[in-house]
Amino acid sequence: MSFRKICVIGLGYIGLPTAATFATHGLKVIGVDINPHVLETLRSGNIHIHEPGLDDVVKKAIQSGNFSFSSKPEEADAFLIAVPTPFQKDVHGEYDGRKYRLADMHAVRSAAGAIVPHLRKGNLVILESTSPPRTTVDLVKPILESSGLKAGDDFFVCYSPERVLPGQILRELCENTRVVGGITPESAKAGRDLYQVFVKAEIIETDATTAEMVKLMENTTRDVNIAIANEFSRLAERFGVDVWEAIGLANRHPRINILSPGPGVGGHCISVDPWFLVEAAPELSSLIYQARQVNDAQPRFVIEKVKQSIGPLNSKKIAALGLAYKPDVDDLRESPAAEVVHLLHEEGALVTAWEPFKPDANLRGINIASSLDSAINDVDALLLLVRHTEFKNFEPHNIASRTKARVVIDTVNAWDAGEWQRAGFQLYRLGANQLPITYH
Ligand code: SAJ
Repeated sequence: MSFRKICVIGLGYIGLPTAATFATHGLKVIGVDINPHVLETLRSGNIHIHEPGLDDVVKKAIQSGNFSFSSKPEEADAFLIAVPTPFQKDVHGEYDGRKYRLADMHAVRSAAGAIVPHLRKGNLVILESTSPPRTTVDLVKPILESSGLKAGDDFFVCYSPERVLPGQILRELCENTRVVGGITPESAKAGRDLYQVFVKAEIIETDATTAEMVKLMENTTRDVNIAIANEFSRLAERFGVDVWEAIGLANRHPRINILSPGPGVGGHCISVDPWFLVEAAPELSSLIYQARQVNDAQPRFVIEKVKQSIGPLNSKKIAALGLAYKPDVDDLRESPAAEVVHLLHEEGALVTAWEPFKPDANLRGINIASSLDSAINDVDALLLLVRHTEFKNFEPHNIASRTKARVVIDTVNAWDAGEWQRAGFQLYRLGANQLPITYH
């Protein structure tokens, strides 16, 4: 099957790079988003998210004449849905005394609904948004069939998970193996034909529900593996062991690869997706649930660490370095660093946060610094929450001349205790403790 024109619905971290990449590979692409600010920004030649290289690709796509923007889908050969699937903020499910999160599928529902009036025989619709198992067949397919056309006979439907790593999106989009799950083998084949436009790696055809499960298993595995690393860091502190040294040594085993502990797991993927499996079958997913509990409790663990380092928090001035959910990105969604900052504030600390990738960040009740110096100048302690390259490269003597603080707390193992000590600081590291403490 060949494609001339496609609609990409949802111009976020996945939809925008995907749409722009299709356009630079010769397809006519209509980028659809319901947010007028996003459309305005793109039409003015700018982009609304930070992703290395993305602004250039979007500019090229627009200049080629292949990429335009709209608030609604229109007739096309294929429709790609890449809208957010967060969890619901205020509603929980409950099983056996365990409260679990519920997926908010309203954006997928309304994107599928918006395609209906434009759906024609021979079209292809692909869902890319991470979704609970069976979403493609049980939710998306019936909505599309309200057009009067029959999925599988009159048009093709696929689920194909995006698996790109924020910070590496443009490269991984083309180089990662692509899994395309069809509701029929012909649908999967049509999906392969579309992705072949830019994917250089292998494209593997399967059924739609398997493709959904693949995505959920990948991110859940990572969450569970980070949870065990976080639990190891708690145990190491209890026993007076440096968890970073212990992990480094354990990872010398040929079949062991322990991930890194830290202030918690954030972002719109790994801290969210495991809930889709728990929601779908809570009675079968106690380990996944428990890993989520461990990772969600990690910011509280950081607070205990800070107290252990500088005593009661009330009126202590703390510079929090980093708010993003992980290094070298500007994304604050579900960020554990932001959660730590809120908890410090609740406990009476006077926190100033500095996020070099988002100096205009807005966190309710939190003082956001406009520069590193204004954040660290007059504080009692520096608290490192994100392993941004720029922070990692701090030169302790240089920092010593710019701050009154003589205590630094490193939650991400970015700094060398000896170097900071030589510059006059006392350095505390999460997962490496001098004093035994009790966590709850
Ligand atoms: N983290 C740790 N310790 C680690 C690794 C990560 O605490 O050893 C934390 C990070 O700081 C961050 C969170 O976990 O808060 C998630 O970061 P990440 O880099 O592991 O993953 P994401 O969310 O940026 O991207 C993931 C990727 N999935 C996998 O690696 C299995 C990516 O390939 C997916 O496309 C993406 O989720 C997605 O969109 O689902």
